[in-house]
Order: sequence, then structure tokens, then C-alpha cells
Amino acid sequence: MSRLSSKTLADLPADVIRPGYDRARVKAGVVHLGIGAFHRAHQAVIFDDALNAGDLRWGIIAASLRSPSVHDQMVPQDGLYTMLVRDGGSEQARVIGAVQAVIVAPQDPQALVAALASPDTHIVTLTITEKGYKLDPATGALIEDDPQLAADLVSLDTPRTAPGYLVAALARRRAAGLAPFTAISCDNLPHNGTRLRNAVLALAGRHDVTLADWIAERGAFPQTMIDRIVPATTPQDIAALTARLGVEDQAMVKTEPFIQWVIEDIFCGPRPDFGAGVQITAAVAPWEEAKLRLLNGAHSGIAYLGGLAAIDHVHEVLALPEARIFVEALWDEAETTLSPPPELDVAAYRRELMARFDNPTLRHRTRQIAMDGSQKLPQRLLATIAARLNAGQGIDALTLAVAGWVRWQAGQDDLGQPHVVDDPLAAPIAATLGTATTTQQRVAAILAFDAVVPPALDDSAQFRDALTRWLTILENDGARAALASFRPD
Ligand code: CS2
Repeated sequence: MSRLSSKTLADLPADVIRPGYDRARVKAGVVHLGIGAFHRAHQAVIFDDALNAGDLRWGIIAASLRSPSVHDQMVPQDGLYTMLVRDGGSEQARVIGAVQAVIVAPQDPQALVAALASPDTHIVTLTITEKGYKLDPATGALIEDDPQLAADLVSLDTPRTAPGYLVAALARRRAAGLAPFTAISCDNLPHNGTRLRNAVLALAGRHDVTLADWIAERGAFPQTMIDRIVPATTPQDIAALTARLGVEDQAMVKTEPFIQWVIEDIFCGPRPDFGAGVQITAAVAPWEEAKLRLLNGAHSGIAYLGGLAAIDHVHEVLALPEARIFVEALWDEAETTLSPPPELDVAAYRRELMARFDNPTLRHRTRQIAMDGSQKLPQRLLATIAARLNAGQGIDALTLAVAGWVRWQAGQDDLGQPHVVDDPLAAPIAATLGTATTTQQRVAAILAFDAVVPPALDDSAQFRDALTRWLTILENDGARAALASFRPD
């Protein structure tokens, strides 16, 4: 079976949308770190839109910081891949041409530094996940005992971390008399731009204080809110698309129609004339908080409780009426903690979110969302709980979601089926919970786990009691029973 490529592009069925520009004339104005499915279905599409609109500065050199598999998926395809947009019964296929080259950074670190230092590069985007910033989630300080970061602290000749690559390239840009690039974190973290800036400045400062000053003064690290549901591609998805296209596409992505990117208006260099899907604004935080606490907070609750109930996909969890009641109650609780931007109609946003979660053709796996809970819970659920407690309000639904996460750490679902707890802190959390023999002790152990639980919650009797109550039900009767017994205030 031949692969999708520049050569086979012309043979695709007529209803497949293809790049409407001459790829040979495109310059690489963007370097992306962390080329997973999310980048391919989100930022790459936005830059592809700019190319289609005739501004040929915005091709992408994309790097994988870890796995070489993306190279094998994309390079034989000349960087081309299909984005399938699925909405209930309809499915639209569009070939994205924005990715010009793929670098596997551990295999060729200098190629990535060179791309970042190129005069053509104006924007660097990052999807390196919460753990890629090498910052302690609780203190915000560099995690100096991380082996890769420790190596970058000693020398940046061969960088190993995302902050390391950026600092090495910014040093080279300064030496060459070039301006810095605008570095845009596209990870789902509060104040993601500030975090990236802090990581870069802290690392730069350890090598050369004048470099750190130059970056602080001349560089830009906008905050962003990014939103699009992008479930992991399955072998079945690839097989179905091959049948449709007549060629194989190993780099395809599947996603929903919805796309949103809110970017803080502080670029330090050129940017495309962004079209639909992108908002440039002075204040990103209210958007980000609403998205993290409503969309992602509900997602995590659905993932753990659904996963414990052995339900594979988000839309199948929401087929249970009691799960919908729980999600609405979680949103009722979260909503009072928000200061939404004036343009955001929260009631309409909630209705739209529920419709997005209900999309039956996306097949978004609960296990995918359950990953890396220790990195996600603070901003999705725990900060919301702290805000509710501060205001003297109830926290029942939010706490049920947290109890689901605690129960998930046991490594088996309610049917006794084992799962891997895929989380950078899985081992220390397991060790903490392993010393406890009762539900009360497990709750006490989790509350004392400062890398995840903020100090404000450590000694809240209300949170401790609610968590103990829900964890008891989950441990004794399971997630279906917990949801069935849930009563909104
Ligand atoms: C999800 C997100 O996997 C997860 O943790 O909650 O990836 C979610 O799909 C996106 O943030 C949607 O924009």
C-alpha cells in the first residue's frame, strides 16, 4: 500500500481538502516542540490556514523531544497528514501541508538548535505536556534533580529539555544579532506563558545572567488558552482512512469541529494575520480558568469515574443519566469560582461542552484523559475546591472527582481489571498510599502529598470528610454506585 505523500496527493478522492498553496515556496517561520496529535490538529491547522490565505512565512519545523515514531509516520509522507473532523454522522478530511520537516531531537539535537536559531523562525510553539517544563508544580522552581535538566544545568552544548533547547538557541540568536522568537506554550496549564518564561529565564540565568536579562527584556512568552478535543488515533482509524483515501496515512489525526486558541497580545516579532479560531487578547487568564475548571475538570471526573466503572469512552459515560447529573453539579460548583470574560456566556458554553463530550464518533478514551493526573488535578479540581471552601461553599461533586483519582491509583477498576497508572508521580503516590491500611489513612496520606495537594486543602476538615465519604463508597461499592448515590445540592 503506498503512503500519502506529495506524489500521491493528486490521486486522493475529490472531496478531500488539500493545501491550496505551493509547498515548495513556504518558509519555516514556526518551530514546534512536541509534535503529537494535538499539535497536528490544532496549531498546525491554524498555520495551514495562514498559508492557505497566501502568507507563506508560516511553515513548521516540528520536533519530537522523545519518541522517534513521529519521524517514521511523517517523513515518508513529506510531512503531509490528514485531519479528520468528526461530528456525529459527518466526517470531513483535510490534508494539512504546514509541516515541512520533522526532527527527532535526541537523535539530532543540533538540527533543532539550528532551526530555532534560524532568522526565518519567528514563533516557537510548544506542546510538551505539563511535565515538560521541569518546574515543580507546587513551588514553581526548576526540578534540579531531574536528570535531563541536571545535564542542561551543567552544559547546553547538547540540550535535553525544552527549556534547554530554547536557551541554547536564544544564546545563538543573541550572538548572531537576531531578535528572540515569540515562544508560545500551548499546554493546558494555568499561566503557561509565565511558566515557560520562568523555566527559560531560570535556566538561562544559571549559564549567563546577561543572556537571561536579554531574554527578559526582548523575548515574549504569551499566555494562551488552547482548546480542541483530539483523541489518540487508533489502528482502526488508520485502516478506515486508508480504505477511504486509497493510500495509507500513518500520521492522521481525528478531532472535533470546535477549535479555539486565545493568545495574549505580546508578540515580540512577526505573526500571521490569524483568522477564525484565534483570539488575540490582553487577558487570557479568565478564558484559561473557565476552560480548565469547566472542560478539563469535568473531563478528569468523567475519566476516573468512567474508567473505574470500566467504561471506555467519554460519550458512553455520559450516556448514564447519573453521570450527566454529576457533571452539571460539578459545573455548578466550578462556575461560582470563575470571573469569566464578558464575551463568554457560561450557560451556553456549558451546553456546548456537553454536546462536544456527547460526540459519539470521536471515541475519546477515558484512559487517555486519566493519564498524568498528578499534573492535572491542581488546576482542574483542587484550586476550584480551595476557592469554594474559601467562600464557605459546598464541594461535593468536585470532591467525588478527586476521590475517583485517588481510587484510580489502586491500579484496578471496579471489575478487578488492572490498569497502569500512567503518571510521572505514580511511584511516590503508590508508596504513600501503600503505607495506609484504612480509607481514613489513605485520605490522610493523599492530603499530606504536597506535590499535588495545595497547603490550603491539607487541613480542611470539610474536604477531608467529603473525600473520606466518597472514597469509602468507591472502595466498597464502585463508581457506578457512587454516581447513583450522588445528589446535587
Ligand atoms: C483532556 C484534554 O486528556 C486530557 O486531559 O482533558 O486533553 C482535553 O481534551 C483538551 O484540553 C481539550 O482542549
